[in-house]
Amino acid sequence: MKVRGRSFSVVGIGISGVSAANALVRRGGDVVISDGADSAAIREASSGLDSGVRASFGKEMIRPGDVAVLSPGIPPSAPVFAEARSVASEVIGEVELFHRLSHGRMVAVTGTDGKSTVTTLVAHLLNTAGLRAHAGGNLGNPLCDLLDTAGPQDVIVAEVSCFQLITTSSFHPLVAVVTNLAEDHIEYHGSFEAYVRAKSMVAAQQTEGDWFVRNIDDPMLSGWMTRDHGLCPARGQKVLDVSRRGPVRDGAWTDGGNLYLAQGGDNRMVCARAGFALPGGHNTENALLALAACLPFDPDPTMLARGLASYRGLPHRLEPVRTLAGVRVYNDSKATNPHAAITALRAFDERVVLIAGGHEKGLSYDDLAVEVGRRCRHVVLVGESAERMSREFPESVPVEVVEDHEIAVRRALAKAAPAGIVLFSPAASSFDRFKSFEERGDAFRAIVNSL
Ligand code: UMA
Repeated sequence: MKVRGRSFSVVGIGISGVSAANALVRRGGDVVISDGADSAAIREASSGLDSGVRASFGKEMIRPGDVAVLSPGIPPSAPVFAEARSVASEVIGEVELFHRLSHGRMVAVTGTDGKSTVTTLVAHLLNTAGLRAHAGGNLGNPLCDLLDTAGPQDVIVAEVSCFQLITTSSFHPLVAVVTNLAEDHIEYHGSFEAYVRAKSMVAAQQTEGDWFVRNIDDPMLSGWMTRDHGLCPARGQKVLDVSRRGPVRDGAWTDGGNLYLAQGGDNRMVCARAGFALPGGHNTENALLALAACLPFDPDPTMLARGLASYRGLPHRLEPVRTLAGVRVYNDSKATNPHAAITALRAFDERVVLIAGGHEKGLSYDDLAVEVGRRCRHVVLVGESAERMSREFPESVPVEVVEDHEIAVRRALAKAAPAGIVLFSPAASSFDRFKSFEERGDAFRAIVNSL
């Protein structure tokens, strides 16, 4: 993409806007960046801008005729989206910009759940297999930051959200992965159909020579890449299937005990499921998706097994913290709603001692209560939502409310002894006592490690 001598209006002074603006100005573009809000945090974010970028606060600004680069947090219904469409020469986002400015190979991972785990696992597996891979995108480090650090032979493994995909047009990853599809972000897209359409854009420009990893256990995705599929028809890509239910011809699968790669119907065992530390069926699926996404790079399966064995997962997502006097302790502070805590509870085959509670968001606990009844042997509650949870959780499971997280950890360890599981999965956000789920998870880990 030619940048020198052209003009760009970047909207949103967040991390992706700052990264896009800097990439453009460093390549000779004339760049303004603006934000609809004006706060100390936004002023602080603007301090990361190169000196050649002009910033304006308190109102979005798009110069007529410019290429508009919109941040992912701007929904299609926002007035600035319509304005960009009417006055800009073109509307793109930071992911599209990265694609146009980079020349390396890319694996793009989208879907409803598991994106970050699959993204970081693919990068970890490729690095273990001797390639140079970098993970980024919706994960938290903008792709444009990688423009100056990744070499032309390196592989970029990008987590791409539906917010980022709606501003793509020529984005074209070598390997596209859609993990699974379920209702999410309807308030942003307006409908489930629009959400799914956004996800399908990850493969919209793929063609012969590209690869698509298809989760055939997902009822919607199993129909993608067929010739007459309305939303996501085959465009000549090679399709790699993934299944937890049995063999596939090309891709990755499991029989429950072992993980296999398949090529043209020939199967090769990679490792036992037990060789991958992350618990739960959803993490088996994540491992298979990641293995399939590595296949186009022709890695040595023994290196993949080594990579699976050494992957420790992401902090605060079912993160194994420590085994203390025979009790295994997991930090799942990222579970900021009941749905995420249900997924965590389902990851274990045995009943756990659950520590939950946090900022009260007014969400229903009905489904969580059912899962607590099925999968917990004891519950310790802490924080703003503790009292309501204790009233709504089933009487069949002992529940206690305690004052703080340290007491909660001690009580839970005592109840899980001598060989049980303590799961910290709050089912509520952290803002009653912490700045973020990260700070809450760090505090939990510190307590466990201090004992
Ligand atoms: N803004 C406007 N006008 C608007 C809306 C927003 O000016 O109409 C401004 C806001 O005032 C704010 C700025 O835009 O100052 C923020 O932009 P942003 O929300 O797009 O945030 P970034 O800091 O650029 O972070 C984005 C992603 N944010 C979102 O998608 C909301 C980050 O994903 C991503 O890590 C980052 O780029 C790097 O790629 C976050 C996220 O919540 C973690 N993603 C969603 C999710 O995972 O569910 C999709």
